[in-house]
Amino acid sequence: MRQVLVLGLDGAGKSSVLHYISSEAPKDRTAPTQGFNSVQVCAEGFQIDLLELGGSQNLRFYWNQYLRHSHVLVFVVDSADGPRLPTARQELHCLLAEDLQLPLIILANKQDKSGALSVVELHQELALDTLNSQREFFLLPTSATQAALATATSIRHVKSLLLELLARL
Ligand SMILES: Nc1nc2c(ncn2[C@@H]2O[C@H](COP(=O)(O)OP(=O)(O)O)[C@@H](O)[C@H]2O)c(=O)[nH]1
Ligand SMILES: [Mg+2]
Repeated sequence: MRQVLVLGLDGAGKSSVLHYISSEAPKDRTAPTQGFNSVQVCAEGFQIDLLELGGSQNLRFYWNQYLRHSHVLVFVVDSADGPRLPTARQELHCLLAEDLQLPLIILANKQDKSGALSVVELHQELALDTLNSQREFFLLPTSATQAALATATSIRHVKSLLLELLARL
């Protein structure tokens, strides 16, 4: 079993990403995640367990514990929420200070929204040039919507990348 930890500010799209990784059916409205949300995906001979922790602020205490059991870290950002980008940057860098090794996938989510920052802009806003050069890291533009499944910002790309990274283990 491979574990993927999915973090990011509330409302960034974590639950939606999990949903479209496990199913291409339209997603119902879901309440904000309280505590945990997890989905399992079986693929290419192994099981992937994706775990979302809700409300990263008060659950930060648990990060360490979950990081230790994870193989990949996914950090979801709402690319259209400019005012909260500094908070997202802070959370991300705090998190990365806890773990220096895990492969990191940052999702520049909500690319379908007008005013969404591009991956180039987010690279700068999130200060990704300061990341530890040893860490394997990917920045993907995504839209966690059904309409985007067949487009360049599809969640399918996230799933393929995860499979590729996890198959090496
Ligand atoms: N337009 C658009 N809305 C999104 C996208 N991803 C998530 N949402 C919406 O943003 C809201 C919060 O999403 P959710 O997955 O619950 O975020 P979480 O709190 O990080 O789990 C919901 O209304 C989602 O439908 C996206 O890529 N594009
Ligand atoms: Mg959620």
